[in-house]
Amino acid sequence: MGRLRVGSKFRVFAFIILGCVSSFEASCLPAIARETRTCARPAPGGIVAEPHAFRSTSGILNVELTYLNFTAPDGQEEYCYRAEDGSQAPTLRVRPGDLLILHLKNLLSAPGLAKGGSGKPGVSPHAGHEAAEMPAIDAPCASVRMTALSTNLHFHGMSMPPSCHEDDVLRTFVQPGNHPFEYRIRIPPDEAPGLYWYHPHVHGFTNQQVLGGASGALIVEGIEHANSKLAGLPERTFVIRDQELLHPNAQPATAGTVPPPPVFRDAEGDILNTGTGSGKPAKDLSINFVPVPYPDYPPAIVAVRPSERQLWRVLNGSAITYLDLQIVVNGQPQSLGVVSVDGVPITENGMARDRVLWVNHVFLPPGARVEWIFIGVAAGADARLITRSVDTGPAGENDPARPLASIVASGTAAEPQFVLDSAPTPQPRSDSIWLGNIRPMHTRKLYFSEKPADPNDPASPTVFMITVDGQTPAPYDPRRKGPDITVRQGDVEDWVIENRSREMHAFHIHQIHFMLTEWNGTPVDEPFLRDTINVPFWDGKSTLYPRVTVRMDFRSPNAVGTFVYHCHLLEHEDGGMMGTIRVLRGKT
Ligand SMILES: [Cu+2]
Repeated sequence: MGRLRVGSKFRVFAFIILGCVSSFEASCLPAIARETRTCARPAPGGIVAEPHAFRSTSGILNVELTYLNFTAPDGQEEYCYRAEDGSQAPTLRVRPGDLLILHLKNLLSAPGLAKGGSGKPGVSPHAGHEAAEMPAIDAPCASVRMTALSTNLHFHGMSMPPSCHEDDVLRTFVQPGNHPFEYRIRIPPDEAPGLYWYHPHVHGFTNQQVLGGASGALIVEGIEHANSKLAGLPERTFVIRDQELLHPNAQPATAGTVPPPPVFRDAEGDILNTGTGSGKPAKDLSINFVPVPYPDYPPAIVAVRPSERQLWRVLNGSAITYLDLQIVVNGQPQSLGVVSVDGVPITENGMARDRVLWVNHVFLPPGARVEWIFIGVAAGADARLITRSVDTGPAGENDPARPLASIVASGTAAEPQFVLDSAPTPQPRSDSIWLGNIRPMHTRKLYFSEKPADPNDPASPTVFMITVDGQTPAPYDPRRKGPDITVRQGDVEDWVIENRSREMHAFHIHQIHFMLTEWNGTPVDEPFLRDTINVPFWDGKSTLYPRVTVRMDFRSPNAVGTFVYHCHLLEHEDGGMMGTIRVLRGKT
């Protein structure tokens, strides 16, 4: 079956190439290729279109997604969620209490993967035992089959039970040949209104799929009821993804005027951080799939009406790339009115209704989201959405400053499809005690660390680990019985998370949110929740490792069950930087 598919795809490519050679038109190949691609993607410099959205009606959202991959002519290994109407990676729009029914059909095929694809297929430390232990066919709810063709969905940030058909990634694996797999999820009535997202989560293979574009936004509507300053604002959704370099052999555009920093690679083949804020990036970025490729970074176009205020919902859906977002207007940073972080309005359960935090840049680790009031730009303004450089540490990936989009104001710009309620009724104040006002009943320490697989060969693949202090460091092993951590529903704990490596890591836990309380031992007053947080890199000599302290909230009944915490740099997660936690049912 796999060979037949390889053959048929090769014939398609041969036809495309031959047809274009005979036409002698430079634009021929991309034009035809786009039509025949399974996962059609826009060209660089294009207008940033809103992702197509499906919105619930009468309390139900019913969506069918087909999951496909494709090796593009430019070598990119692309993955896409395609809806019945042909739209890709649609935004799912629901309201608290709605029923989300999602059928996922896995149509992944082997060609690109068989020849290596774009990722690191060998990163799964468990590849060896799988072939011997895997049954030919297994049930999606009790599967041990984790291969490059397996998939599932994680609903990042949502407070959903870690159960099959809901938000489990430990035993739920959908294979090609399985019937469409049904996710049947009741959105919690108290789910915070904001931006969440969905992506695959098969240990060992998540990086390749997400890097190929497998992600989409999930919006819980109603944020204007938590913050009346948003009343009537048009809204935009921006999904920023990373991907392999479109022009990996190009020299930096600054070559000739400024000597480009040398390119070094880590054991995984990624371009190492230069510490200069410039040079060749480890990955390209895209915004709603419009690529902004190295070395010229032709910005995408975000079209807006002049001076129109909007709500911008921004997701860092990158596999490994950090963002530090800023809007620069006529050379000056513009104020961004942050109203929500990681899907949760920054209102402290309604105690600080209508709060807006005005900042001039937003740091977003992979997986994190932010929603901000965009105050608009005048017609003719020179306005750009950029990401500033991020110093990821000497062992991190290079992440230089670069533009993402030009913001072009024009009276003819299309109005956004979705506009927030202009007269929202205020959301009732939550009965739940604000997490910052709860005394933790337990403190525990975890730490990120890395080592070469062969201690005598620094160039051997990196083993990535997250370890509960006191336990033996080891990469995540799906064969291991029992969780790394056990807590009881209702508990609130403080976790100190250390970084003992020379690169940044982004701590993420499924099912729950947490609150940052200390940064390197210094108390911080951060009046909002997160589900993903950066942990700074170690300088290699300090006697204390960099660390964050986060207050973990296990009060929700939806957290009962076994789920995972991990680094959201997905190459690291695939390489073993993941652990499991079991939340026992609370005492009644
Ligand atoms: Cu990491």
